[in-house]
Amino acid sequence: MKTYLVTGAAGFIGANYIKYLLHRKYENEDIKVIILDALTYAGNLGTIKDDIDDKRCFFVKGDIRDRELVDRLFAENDIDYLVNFAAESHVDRSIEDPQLFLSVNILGTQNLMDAARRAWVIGKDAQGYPTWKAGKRYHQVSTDEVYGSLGAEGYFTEKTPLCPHSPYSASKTSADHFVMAYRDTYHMPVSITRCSNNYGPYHFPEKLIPLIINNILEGKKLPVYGEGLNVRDWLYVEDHCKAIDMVVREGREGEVYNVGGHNEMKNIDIVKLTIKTIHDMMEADKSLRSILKKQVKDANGDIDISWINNDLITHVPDRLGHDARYAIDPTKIKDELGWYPETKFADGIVKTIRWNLDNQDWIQEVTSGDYQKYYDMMY
Ligand code: NAD
Ligand code: TDX
Repeated sequence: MKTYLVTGAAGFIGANYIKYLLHRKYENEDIKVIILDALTYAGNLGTIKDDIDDKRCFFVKGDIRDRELVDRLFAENDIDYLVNFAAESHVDRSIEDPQLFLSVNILGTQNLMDAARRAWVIGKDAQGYPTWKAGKRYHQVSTDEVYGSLGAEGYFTEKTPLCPHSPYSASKTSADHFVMAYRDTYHMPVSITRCSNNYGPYHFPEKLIPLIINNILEGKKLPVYGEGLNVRDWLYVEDHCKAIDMVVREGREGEVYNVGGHNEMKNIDIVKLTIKTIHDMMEADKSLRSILKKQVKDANGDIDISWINNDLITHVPDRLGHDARYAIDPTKIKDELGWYPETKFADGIVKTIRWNLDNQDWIQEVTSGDYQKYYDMMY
């Protein structure tokens, strides 16, 4: 039996990861999954409602910076894998409140690693380095943003120097440095994955793709920062979860693995493609149109969708320090572990839109309250 402590699993990627563990990959295996999540604005119990009904899964509300709590989780459970998703994750919010990002993303990571150290160290070797219980792993979920920004050519490899620009990426970079410092100083069994932009189910609608989908359904304008020429490398979230699972179980200790989809697109093209895909889906299946907030009848008496076009796009002031281009070279994880991005973007975006159409209750829940204040402040 393997016991996982998964932090931040009421958020977007962490929730998809535990669903992958519990319902797809190890459906009938004897695993135990403990979720630790503070349920910030980005964490939602509704997202993992069915998962925590599973008798192999346990939810604990709490902060990764809480030393006593994390020590208690280690004392009460023989944790094998600590997979840390918990973070403040939105670049725009980090520009508003950098200190929160420093506190959660850096001190939180260090607190988790120290608790693991207290629980997993069993002695000392001849040189004075700690020795560790066998089979343990601390895994840090990191981002391509730690590498900074690329010009028109080239890719981030694991050897690319770290050069973050936003307060968010600076905090994630610092956390990565701490992980590697613990590897070198204490010989701690660690690994890191650095992934490109994810999209898919349960994506919080402050991020580009779910924001665009939600705004179209609400009949609102679609804000594109600057000219929309910045490039991101989009990966379907389940492919990311699969990569993390492979690295945690089979990846070499002390290593970094880049994870990316070789799916680079300009923001403006992502937005246009999302508009066209929603339009085409509603053209093919008229019943989907009832979800639209804007209900005007066309000449045939059907709900009009002619307004779902590129005129919805509005260019708004650019993000400060906006990184121009991210692009991942995933050769290492492909060669060592056989991972590759299975989901083509054309399929992934349809699945994502379909999920948003089918889960309007979830969208309503996460966009009520504070989200509206944030949205009004931003746009
Ligand atoms: P998210 O914002 O959707 O979820 C973050 C989760 O962490 C939430 O459930 C929140 O409640 C929880 N959390 C926040 N602060 C906490 C604290 N102090 N203690 C305990 N829990 C806390 O984020 P996401 O998009 O799912 O990203 C997950 C991880 O993956 C992050 O570390 C992020 O840096 C990294 N990442 C994200 C992407 C992406 O495209 N979203 C890409 C690469 C890497
Ligand atoms: O309204 C918008 N308009 C717009 O043009 C928003 C929200 C974003 N953008 C642009 C900014 C980026 O170039 O779209 C691109 C994607 O923006 P986000 O969805 O905010 O993602 P990004 O800043 O690229 O960061 C994401 O990927 C890396 C995640 O939020 C991070 O957690 C992850 O590490």
